[in-house]
Parts: sequence; structure tokens; C-alpha cells
Amino acid sequence: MKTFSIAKSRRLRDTPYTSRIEKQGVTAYTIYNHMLLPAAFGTLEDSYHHLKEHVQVWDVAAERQVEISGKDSAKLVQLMTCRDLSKSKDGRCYYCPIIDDNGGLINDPVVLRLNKNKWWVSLADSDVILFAKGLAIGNKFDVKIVEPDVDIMAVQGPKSFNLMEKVFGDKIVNLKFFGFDYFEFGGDKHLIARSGWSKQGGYEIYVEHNDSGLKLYDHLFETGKDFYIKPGCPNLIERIESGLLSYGNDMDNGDNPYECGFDKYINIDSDVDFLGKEKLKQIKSDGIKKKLMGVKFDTDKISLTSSLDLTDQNNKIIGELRSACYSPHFKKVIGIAMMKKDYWNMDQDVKAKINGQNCTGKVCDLPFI
Ligand code: THG
Repeated sequence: MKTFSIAKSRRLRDTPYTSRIEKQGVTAYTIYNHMLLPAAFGTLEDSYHHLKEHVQVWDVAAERQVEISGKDSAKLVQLMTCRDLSKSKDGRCYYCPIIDDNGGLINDPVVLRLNKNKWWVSLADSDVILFAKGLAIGNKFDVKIVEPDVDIMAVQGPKSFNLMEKVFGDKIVNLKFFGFDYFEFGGDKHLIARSGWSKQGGYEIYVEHNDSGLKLYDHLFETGKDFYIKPGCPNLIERIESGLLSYGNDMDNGDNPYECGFDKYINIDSDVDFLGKEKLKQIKSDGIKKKLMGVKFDTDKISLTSSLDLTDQNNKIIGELRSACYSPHFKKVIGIAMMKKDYWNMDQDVKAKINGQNCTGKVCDLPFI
């Protein structure tokens, strides 16, 4: 496949860590929230094996924050998500589908409750700040909405716990999944959450002062030598095997949260007020007509750059493949597909043209592992 370089400009923002990762051998970028997001350091498969065994530091500054503060901030955050946040607690993260009045997905961020009048919405790739501002203006909410100067560095992999303990002390090992707290390094306090876009365990450091961020970045690599540390980035293979969904790839504004399997983050029966609530009730009672599922193919190579039709034996379109990779675990190509109702049976046969060749596969549940 022919590849192309990215023409950098001010519009495609770099991050405080760009200078470091370019020295360390980043080989591909994608663009996320108008910012550079590293997509590869050498082969995806080598990085995948390394991530599952050791520890990596990721420049995920492109996961931008929308900071919503003020008297009506809780009301505005709740208005945007179908997840009931009425019992949310300070110091906790919440995975929250953001939907519009039609029930269509706008984003699937991690929401951090700093306190009841200050929230960070840690974004996937869409301009939620504009949506939030529009809602605040229309509803005359008393809120302040900004994109703060926060650049996340993720520390992921099974050895992340040893490394972070060495750098921040043993208190950090007790942090519960999706909890966050403040930890000191070099005289600066950093918000650190036990979270990250892999299922290999780890932390995300929300760096608020760029200068100290670079010092910390270098210190992690120095201390991490003992743990065979490497630079990395969200890994396509690991995240597909783990069933971590990617907004814009696996789902978008044309899909509702039920179709994406987000049922446990939907609370239509609570009395909180959110956009699209009536619509979701309607969708639930009508039943969905498509949903995200896994697919496994009898082939070992794929490079997907747009969606691919999935057909049945009679060449009728029965679904759409949206992400895919070769999985070293299953030793075949696996993918995430939006499948039409009537084709949701386990072991449903599918056909697709991959690299110009007709391939067969079978539908399965998500997550794969
Ligand atoms: N970290 C932060 N911000 C982010 C991401 C992140 N913003 C964009 C993107 N990633 C949002 N998408 C996800 C998807 C899944 C998860 C986190 C962010 C995730 N899910 C847990 C799981 O599937 O096991 C479940 C969490 C729960 O049940 O509450 O971690 O990675 N800062």
C-alpha cells in the first residue's frame, strides 16, 4: 500500500511530547481532535506484544478535555449523557456516551468529576466543546466552558504498576480502576487516573504544566529502563481484541448507544434530564435493527482504511466492517462490524472482499477476549 506523509500546520496541533516521540521513532500519525496522535512505532504486532508484556508511555494529548465549571455544570454534563451521573462522586471517572436529541452518538468520553461544580470531559474525536457551548447558550446555563491546557500521558502495560510505584510511591498502587487522585513529582501535583485505552492495565497522567510534563516524561523513561519501557500509542490490535470501541471508526452520529452495546451506560428509567431521553425510550421499545458485533475471517492480512460491505451467500449486504486487524491471539483477521438484524446468530457466515480476494468469516460476540 502506498503511504503518504502528513503536511503539518498550525491547524494540526502538535503536543508537548511531539519532540520526544519524534526522537524516539514514531512512524505514523493519525489526527484526533485536530491534534497529532501517534499511530505506530514500528510494526503494530511488535508493539502489541511489547504492550502485553512490559510498559509503554503514550502521548495521548489528543484526548482533549472540555472543562465545564460553574453553578450549572452538573446539569449541563448530565444533559449531554444518557448515563445517570446523579450519584457520581468526586475523584471518579465515568465512561459516558454523549448523544444528541435524536439519540445519535456525538462522542464516548471519559467524564471526570473534579468536584460537583467542575468536570472534565475527556474526548474521543469530535468537537464536543461546540456542542456544549451551544447547549449552555440555548439553556442560559451559568457555566464556563474551556479547553484547558491539559496533555495526557498514558502509562500502559502490566509493568506500569511497578514503574508508577517507583516514581510516585506505593499509594498509587491502591488507586481503584477509574478512580483518580493527585500525586507529586518534582514539586508539581499531577492528576492521575487508573485508566487508559488498553486492557493491559495502567494509568493516565493529566499533565497541566507542560514543562514539568517533559521532566516527568524523561524520568519515566529513565526509571522504566528496568522494566523494558518503550514509547507506544493506542494499539489497533490490542484494542480490537479487547473490544475497546473507537468513535468515528466503529460508531458515529448515525448510531445510537443501544446499537453500540452501551446498555449499561444508559439510564432511561432514572429521573435525570438528558437530551434524547424520549427518543431512547422509543428506540428501546421498538428494538434496534443493527448492532456492533465481532467478525473473524479465514485470512491473515488486512489493512482497512474505510468500511467494507459484508455479504451473505447470495451477495446480499448484511453488515458493514468498520475496523479490522490481524490478531496474533486468534491467528486470523478479526474486526468490528455493524450487523443488520436477522444476521446476529453466532456463527453467521459472512463474505467480504479483502485485498481483492473473496474471504469467508463468522460473526461473534464482543469483546473477543
Ligand atoms: N482515556 C481518556 N480519554 C479518552 C479515552 C481514554 N477519550 C477518548 C476515548 N479514550 C474514549 N473511549 C473509551 C472507551 C473505553 C474506555 C475508555 C475510553 C474504557 N472502558 C472500560 C472497559 O471497556 O473496560 C469500561 C469503563 C467502565 O465500565 O466504566 O476504559 O482512554 N482519558
